[in-house]
Amino acid sequence: MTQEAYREMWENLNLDIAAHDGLLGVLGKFYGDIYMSQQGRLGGMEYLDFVLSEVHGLRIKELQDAKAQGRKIVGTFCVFVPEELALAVDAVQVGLCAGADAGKEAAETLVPRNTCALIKSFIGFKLARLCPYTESCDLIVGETTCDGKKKAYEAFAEHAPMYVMEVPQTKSPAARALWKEEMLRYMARLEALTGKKVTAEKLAEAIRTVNARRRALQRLNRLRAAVPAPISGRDVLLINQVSFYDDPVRFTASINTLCDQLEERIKAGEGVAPKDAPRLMLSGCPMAVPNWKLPYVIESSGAIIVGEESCIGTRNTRDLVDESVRTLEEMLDALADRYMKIDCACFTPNNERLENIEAMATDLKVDGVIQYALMFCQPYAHEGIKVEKRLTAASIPSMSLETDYSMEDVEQLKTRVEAFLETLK
Ligand code: BJ8
Repeated sequence: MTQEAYREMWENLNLDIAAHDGLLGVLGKFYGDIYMSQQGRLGGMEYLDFVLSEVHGLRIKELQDAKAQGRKIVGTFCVFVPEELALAVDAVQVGLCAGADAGKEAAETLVPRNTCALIKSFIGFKLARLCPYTESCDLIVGETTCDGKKKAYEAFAEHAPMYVMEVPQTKSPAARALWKEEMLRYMARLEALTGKKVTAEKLAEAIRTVNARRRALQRLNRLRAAVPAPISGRDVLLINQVSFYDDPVRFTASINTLCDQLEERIKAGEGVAPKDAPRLMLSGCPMAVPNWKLPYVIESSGAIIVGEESCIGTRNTRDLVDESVRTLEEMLDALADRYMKIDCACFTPNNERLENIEAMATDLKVDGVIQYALMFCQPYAHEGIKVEKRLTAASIPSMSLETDYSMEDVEQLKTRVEAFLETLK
């Protein structure tokens, strides 16, 4: 399909065409500098390059085609929203988290200035009419996680078809019961939206589909831990980002093909960085596409990222849904149990996260951990203090960085990362 044909599609979605052209231009240049300049990338990454080059083209066309066939599009911002339920009513789920500065001034008319960049970005993309995913959605599902998101959804609901799930703030039995109720309430909303019933058969199939994607990403995470690292952290971050909007079955097959190539590379003892390159793990806020700033700074300073403790990383792939159960009721319980394992910083207390971070850093044999928080993100900034103490007690060096989506602090970040790497020698 030609750019011209896409243009008609974008016009039909009421995008601001001139601003959208500008965005795609910047994104293309950014991608070229950060991704295409890498040496020794695997052939399997061509699929990811293609998907990203068509991020506002072919994939949006697929969503429009799905809509024409009567399927509904559901947009989400958080890994708490169970994709399995959307798939069970034959809807398509896409992640709407945004990782670029866009429409910031407009966003600041709806939310306070001291709101994190991720929230401002999804609001900005909507108000500036730049996101064909948001404009394709029949339903956008928010969740009561951090205060910033909760309150932003109230304002966002004036501009988009919103539905909000109540995510509990503790892991008590009462919280688990509340979450199960919320899942049932959401399931009824999806059934009303699509006119389709969630059956045991459909839900079992959806659970298998999403688990298969998680397993492929788990396999990728195991392979990337090899020494020397066979794939860059930047590429794995991109893969995780794409997992939120690509077709799940196609994506899983592509990642498994890439993993086959990684196995070959590991067998040959080849890597994308020298054996002795410092191995780092990132921990903290999610990095939504196209937020590649910090990984680029880190890896262009000579280190290699071997793990992301984040929702666009292992928090989203670590736990599977039990596939051994048979009835619809048992499946809903299995889903509730799996989602309640998510160790988001919005929970209190949230000691599992500390345990998971230490275990992950130890398993990956990292030389250090970089904690990443978006400016004005209270939950992750608070937990950062505890994480640092925990890592220090385990003799794992760490540093904390706070940033946003602007490019103004790139040099400053580089200086701090290089200083940290010096301490690891
Ligand atoms: S389960 S991490 S995806 S809520 S950066 S908006 S926390 S102020 S993104 Fe998240 Fe779900 Fe939790 Fe994961 Fe608020 Fe912080 Fe902004 Fe954040």
